[in-house]
Amino acid sequence: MRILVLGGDGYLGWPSAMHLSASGHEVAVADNYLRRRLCREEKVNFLYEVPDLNERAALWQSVSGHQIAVHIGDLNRWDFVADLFKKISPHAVVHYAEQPAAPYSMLNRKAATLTLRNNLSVTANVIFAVREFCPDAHIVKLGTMGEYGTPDIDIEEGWLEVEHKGRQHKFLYPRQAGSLYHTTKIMDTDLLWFYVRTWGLRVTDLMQGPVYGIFTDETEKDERLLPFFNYDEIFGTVLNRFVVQAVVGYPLTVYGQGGQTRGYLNIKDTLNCVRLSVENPADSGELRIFNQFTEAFSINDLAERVREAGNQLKLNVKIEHVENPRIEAEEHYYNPIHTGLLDLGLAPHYLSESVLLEMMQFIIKCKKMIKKDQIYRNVKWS
Ligand code: USQ
Repeated sequence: MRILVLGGDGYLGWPSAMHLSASGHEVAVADNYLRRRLCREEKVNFLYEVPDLNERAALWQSVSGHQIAVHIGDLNRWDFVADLFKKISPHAVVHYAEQPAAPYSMLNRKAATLTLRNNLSVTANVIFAVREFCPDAHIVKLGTMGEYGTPDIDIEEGWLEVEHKGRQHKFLYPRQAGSLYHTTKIMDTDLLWFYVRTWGLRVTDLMQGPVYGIFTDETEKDERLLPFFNYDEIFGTVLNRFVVQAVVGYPLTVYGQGGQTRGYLNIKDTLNCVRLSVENPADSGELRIFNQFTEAFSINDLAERVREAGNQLKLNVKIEHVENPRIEAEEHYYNPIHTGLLDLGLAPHYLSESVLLEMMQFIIKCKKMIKKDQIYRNVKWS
């Protein structure tokens, strides 16, 4: 299949592009390096240097023999989007091209409006481009488990059958996000659902939980193919942060009581979920929703697992309950259904001690690059 990966420079975009390419698909990536720019502006560093997309694509070709076409440009700009879709005429579009950090979206008005404008306008451009240039293409959109929030009932896979005054109807599962970033993902889903109903688009919306990990099958060929890796408070996800904190001797920053429970997945499973979705497209006129995670943990569970793994390496890991900068439930019910991707054939990579040890051993080699002052900045939701 011809696959266009939007946001192909990102933590998940680049590994997804390599994985789809290694699976025999013809892959093109587009990106405007927004994430790199925002990291520079917020003065946060990646754990290690990462080559630009053209360099990565050349490297990938030299180790795999497969080509990934690179298009640098801003997907907010219709002329760039129109040229891209006309040129490639993709069978599937994987849409990662969003500002992905909840804390960034809560920093200030400028960051909030950038998140709103970028995320919604890119999604709208993708919809219009598919309609105009490749109406049969399948849009695989990265959503987030955070769209659902933490309701006191089971979370279904996207939809809820409601019985009201003796009648029944199926609706999108109620959504109530915990940050502006997560709210833009709800708005994306609403936009997609509107155009699925109106124009008969085919769409898969992947409600993904926080991802952890560095290595994928494709990065084994050369370390310079690794995705960029954030451990700072704004762009780093919690387990990646904890592993770095363990290595550098910074007490693990459990926010508040630590009972916050989320559905997590290994980066390798993200790639498999996206590939399985692309290779088994939604029907025309269907908004298919999968809950994309493999195991649920509380923050306390994660911290404990990292402490145990760290102790194997004599790291003397400490855990600290710090003030929670976010407004979120710290003890709550959490039972989301997640069978759709397993039914498509997902074989999960669960969080084991060996996964944590492999990450720690690699991060130990980068220890000199870790800047402790980027770990906790207390970006308050209030
Ligand atoms: N947390 C801590 N200590 C930390 C960092 C985070 O206790 O040092 C807690 C947070 O309070 C939260 C949980 O860990 O309860 C998850 O936080 P996170 O920063 O790992 O994840 P989040 O901000 O929710 O966002 C991340 C990705 C986002 C994706 C989302 C999936 O950045 O792109 O959509 O995970 S989900 O969380 O399921 O909505």
